[in-house]
Amino acid sequence: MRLFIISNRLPVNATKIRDKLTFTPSAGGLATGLNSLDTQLEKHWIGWPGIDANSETERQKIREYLLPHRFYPVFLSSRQIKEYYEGYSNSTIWPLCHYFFSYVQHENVCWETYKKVNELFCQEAVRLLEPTDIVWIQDYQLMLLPGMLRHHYPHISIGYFHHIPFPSYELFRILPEKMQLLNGLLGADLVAFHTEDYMRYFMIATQRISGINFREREVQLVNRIVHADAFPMGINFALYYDSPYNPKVQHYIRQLRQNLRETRLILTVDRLDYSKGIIHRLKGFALFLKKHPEYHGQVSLSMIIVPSRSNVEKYADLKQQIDEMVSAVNSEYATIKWTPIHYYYRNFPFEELVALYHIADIALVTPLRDGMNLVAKEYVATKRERPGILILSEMAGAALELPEAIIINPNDVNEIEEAILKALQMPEKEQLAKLRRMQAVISQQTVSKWATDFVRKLQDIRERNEQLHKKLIETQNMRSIRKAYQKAAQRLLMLDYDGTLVGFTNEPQESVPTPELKRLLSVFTMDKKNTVVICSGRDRETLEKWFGQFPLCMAAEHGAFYKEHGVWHEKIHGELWNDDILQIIRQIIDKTPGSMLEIKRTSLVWHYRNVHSWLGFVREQQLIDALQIPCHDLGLQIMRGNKIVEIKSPLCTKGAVVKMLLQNSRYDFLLAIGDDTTDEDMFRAMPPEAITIKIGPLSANARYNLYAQSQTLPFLKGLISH
Ligand code: GDG
Repeated sequence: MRLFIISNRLPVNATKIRDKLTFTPSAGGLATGLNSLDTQLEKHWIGWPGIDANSETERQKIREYLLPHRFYPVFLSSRQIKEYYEGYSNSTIWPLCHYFFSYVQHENVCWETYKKVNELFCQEAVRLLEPTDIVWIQDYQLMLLPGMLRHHYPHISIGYFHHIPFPSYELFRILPEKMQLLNGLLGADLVAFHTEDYMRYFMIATQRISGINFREREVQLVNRIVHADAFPMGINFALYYDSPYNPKVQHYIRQLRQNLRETRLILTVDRLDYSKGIIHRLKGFALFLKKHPEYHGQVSLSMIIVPSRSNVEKYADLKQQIDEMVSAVNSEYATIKWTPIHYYYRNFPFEELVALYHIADIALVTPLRDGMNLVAKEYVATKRERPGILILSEMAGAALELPEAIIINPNDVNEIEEAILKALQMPEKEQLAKLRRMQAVISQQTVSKWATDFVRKLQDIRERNEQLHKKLIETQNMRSIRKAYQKAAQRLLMLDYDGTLVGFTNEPQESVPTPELKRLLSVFTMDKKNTVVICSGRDRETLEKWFGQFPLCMAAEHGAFYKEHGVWHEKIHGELWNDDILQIIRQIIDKTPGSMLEIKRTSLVWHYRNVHSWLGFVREQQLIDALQIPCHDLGLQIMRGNKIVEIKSPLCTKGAVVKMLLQNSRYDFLLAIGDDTTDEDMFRAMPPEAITIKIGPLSANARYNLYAQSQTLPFLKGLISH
């Protein structure tokens, strides 16, 4: 089995120095994590190689270098990088997902290129993929790709991981392309995030924008399950924990100790990004220096900023702001012997970075928003038997796993100042105890576990989707069902009505039987071997009006009334509900425009098909909560159906109808077909050899599945065709 990772960048970076191509591995956590994945999977990687290679010879050279590593480049022009990467990805999606609403830029040309580049990734994937492969797409630059790939491979296993926050619906709805982006993500079988919060925001956005309701973490779309989940990404713990024993690291540690002498060190490490809260942090440190002159000369801030996205306007502005603030603080407080802020705008080698982590007394990690933040975890991991304090923003995904840190609100400059003071005064014993507790967590939740958990979940969903696929009625199993039907001498056909024999309409009274359905029913009922039963929640008057002319049986109101040989029988007498219940439903209707009440003899139904899916979802729960006690007192059952809530007697079920029919007759072909909750009773009551068919989302109780109501009549016709 092969695993294809698809990310914006490959784990190696091509650069050209004096016309010579060189390749440097990127030391990112993702590459490490994926390398430690289960070796049974053959790993392949598709991504941009980091260079605008415009000649075919150069592209060929890059391809040849990458091929033995199973890396496949997607070449992008500088214009595409500008519009797709710097443009739509980093000037539209990134600020939006990090709640920088006023930074969101929107240009149509960038969106067009974003789509185009996602297509280029798709083309490369289609060139390489086989239907049995597993695909794992990484991050917000490729949100359309799952949907595009799904179009080519209806059954391939696709996972997507969103490394940055997913914003609340109120923010996400602003994007003109919100629907396309969500539909893109829904092409995946597994859509995952660092935290439960991001996952929930995604599910709510899907519900409100696309009208697709996740129940728990899952939704079934046409013929497959989509699962949303949270997998907090970790680090390669052993790499950091063991690093202080690395001779190169020890060399840097000695050097740092000499240079620092008695000065205590506060460390910050970030990519240049406005989401990282660098300005607020500098303000917090400046305030600390202002309020605590006793620490002057004793504490320094080392600020490592890794250059990033410098072609994006907001990043260039931020760089200038940082330069100015650092120089203002240093000019105000520096002495001949002491510089308050050491500022580095470059990438540090790994060994030097971990030496800094190991030595630093405090790590100040204060993003305004951060999907996870790995720096916080790396700092904690490197503290092998050495004290240190992590000050961590509550806005970083990592804060959930590291509650022993000093957690602060990064928008509050005073809190940053107070946290620095608190950290400087914290006893060493307390520091070590907190570090140990945090290390216990991050040594378990490693990057390798993150990757393994994700792929395992994806495989699990793949298996369930395969099961689902086996249940779909297609040519193969249709042939055997038809054979069984045609061979049989006495058949029972139990047919649900709404959502099964006819589709849903806005008004329930408009769902009248179509001429095609009537023709088909005449054919089935004329055959003496057939007992045809319309088994519905509809009232008997309606069923009589629509089907009275056919020689068939009818169960109305879920079996409260039953017609056979032309005579109706009452199984339940009188009204079961009372005015209190009616009142509760009416109150909900007043607050829910578009919803309506259906009053039947033995049951009441609240319909909300014409209500916005989100409001319907909220009101449904409110109604069910309000009905609990009165229905319990009357011994009534509250049933959640497809855009309805029904209050009925627990004795009237379609299952009871099936049992009654099976009691006295011997059928050699049994069929039950339905789409809703009440039909599950019918499926359960049937013996295992019966042909039970669920329309729409898969049912554990039915043997087969048809994914849409429009397939029912063709299926029934298929039974009698030769
Ligand atoms: C995105 C999300 C999420 C930094 N400076 C140097 C250096 N680094 C390394 C760190 C760390 C990585 O870069 C930064 O990772 P973060 O997680 O902190 O932040 P983003 O780059 O914004 O990453 C983020 C992440 O994706 C994973 O899902 O956590 O929320 O925004 O590993 O060590 N490495 C070296 N020299 C440096 O100077 N060698």
